[in-house]
Amino acid sequence: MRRFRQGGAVPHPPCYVPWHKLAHEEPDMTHALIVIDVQNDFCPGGALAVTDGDAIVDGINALMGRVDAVVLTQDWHPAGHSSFASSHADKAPFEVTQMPYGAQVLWPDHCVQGSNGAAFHPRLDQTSADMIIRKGYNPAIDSYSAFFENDHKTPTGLEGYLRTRGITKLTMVGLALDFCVNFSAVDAAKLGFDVEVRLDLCRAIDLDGSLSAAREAMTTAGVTLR
Ligand code: VGL
Ligand code: ZN
Repeated sequence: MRRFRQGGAVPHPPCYVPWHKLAHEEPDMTHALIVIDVQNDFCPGGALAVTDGDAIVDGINALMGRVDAVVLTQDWHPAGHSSFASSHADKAPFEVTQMPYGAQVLWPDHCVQGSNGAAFHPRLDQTSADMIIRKGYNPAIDSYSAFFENDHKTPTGLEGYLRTRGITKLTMVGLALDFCVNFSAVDAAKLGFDVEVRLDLCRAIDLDGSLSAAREAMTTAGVTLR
């Protein structure tokens, strides 16, 4: 539709809204890049290494200058965390156990607070980060999602941070696609953010079909996989 005809009055849209207000109805999205857990322990040589986990770092850095805000998340467990197989008698890494909040995969010890494994990959551009949010510090609950711990109730505070900055659109990247990226993207979509996951800037663990389940969960939640 042409907005202005030559001569005569400016036509009204079907429901009358002054033209000067229509401009403000254009989607005015403030866009954040959420970089999930690009830490040494999830990269080759780390305690819970994701294949080619380090191959995404340069592409992530390149995206940082193209958004309004950059958030880094950091998996940050106390020693003896309940998500570690070593904290459970007779359990091996990658076995599943029942926690009060539901099923939980047990992991090798990883991302222990203050350790080199918990540090960001040395090439990840930390100087461009507006916000670094840590998760998984509660000894009794794991936290895959950047928004809620694995009880799906305890908030991390990230939602409030994003909303108070007026951020509505999120691009998510990082490690691992089928765990922390997946849970973060699904929660964000449920909270009403416009969410896209850049598959080329993620890598997966792929444990017992977790990757295809994650793709399904994200798609069902309305996340755009790009
Ligand atoms: C993650 C397993 C355990 C992740 C964190 O970042 O995807 N996965 N802790
Ligand atoms: Zn963890």
